[in-house]
Amino acid sequence: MGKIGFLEKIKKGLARTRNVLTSDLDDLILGERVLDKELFDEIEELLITADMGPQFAHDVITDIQEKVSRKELKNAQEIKKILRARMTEILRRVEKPLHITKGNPFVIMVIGVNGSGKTTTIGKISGQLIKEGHEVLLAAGDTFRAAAIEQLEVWGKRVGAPVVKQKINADPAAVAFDAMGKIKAGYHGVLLIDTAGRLHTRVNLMEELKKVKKVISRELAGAPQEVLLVLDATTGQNAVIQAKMFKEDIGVTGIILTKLDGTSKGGVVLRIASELALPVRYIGVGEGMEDLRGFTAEEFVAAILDE
Ligand SMILES: Nc1nc2c(ncn2[C@@H]2O[C@H](COP(=O)(O)OP(=O)(O)O)[C@@H](O)[C@H]2O)c(=O)[nH]1
Ligand SMILES: [Mg+2]
Repeated sequence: MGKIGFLEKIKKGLARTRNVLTSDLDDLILGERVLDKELFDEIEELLITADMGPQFAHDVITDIQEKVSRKELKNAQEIKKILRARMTEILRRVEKPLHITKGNPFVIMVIGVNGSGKTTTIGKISGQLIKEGHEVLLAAGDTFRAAAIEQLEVWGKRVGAPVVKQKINADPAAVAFDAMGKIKAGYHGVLLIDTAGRLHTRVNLMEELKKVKKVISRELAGAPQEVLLVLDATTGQNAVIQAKMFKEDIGVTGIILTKLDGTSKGGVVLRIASELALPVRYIGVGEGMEDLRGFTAEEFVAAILDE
């Protein structure tokens, strides 16, 4: 899919977020609005409605107020420029696409709650990496459901990547150990390890993931090079709460935000950026192989703010 096609797709998905920030904001700032506290409060509320989070909204308003007091802001229309600049600035900080060099084993552990899009995203990443000439090996670490193992195998067949697996209910750490064995035997491509997202309790899940991670690093120093957290953008604020939890318990090196197609909660990426400071590696805008894209601030801001 070309650049335009992808941008159109994100724009379509983010239409509700964009409406708040274009029409509703325009209604507020058009005409001879006085730059007073009442207006600032209304704008702050609007940013929160777009799911950008209280922190970001507060920062934007502080920025506007400072500019007003320094007499740098002449009319209300300029507020939109400030918003754009601020969004871009914050999102640039998390614009850190994943770079994988060839020739050395690169282990990626993929974590996140059930249904967030882990397995699908692993399939998409694999397809793209293989297209770029990488070797890809998959490990079916979600042994909680038989369907999860089959789903990964379907993707493996589709993209041409072998899958290391065991039976349902097998120890995921044992699956990871098997996969790491391939690396010890000389495999030097990318290894993507799928994991479960739902166990009986949070403690259970986190203990399982920690064990998987421990096995990986025991078998290869410096691995996993990447722990990717997959978050469902449609869950808005919940995604932020999940991110905090996984970051604390497991350690996360990057985020993938899925399902940006068809949500009004796309502003959540700003919350993730300002409250968690974790790199956003990819965004997902659909179920197909091509519907995954490296995250760029410019593209995202255009999708949210441009008509
Ligand atoms: N619309 C949309 N659906 C997605 C996206 N990513 C994943 N899905 C769907 O979300 C559902 C759950 O995905 P899955 O990979 O099984 O999640 P997992 O439980 O975390 O492994 C599936 O129906 C996927 O096709 C996305 O970016 N957009
Ligand atoms: Mg899965």
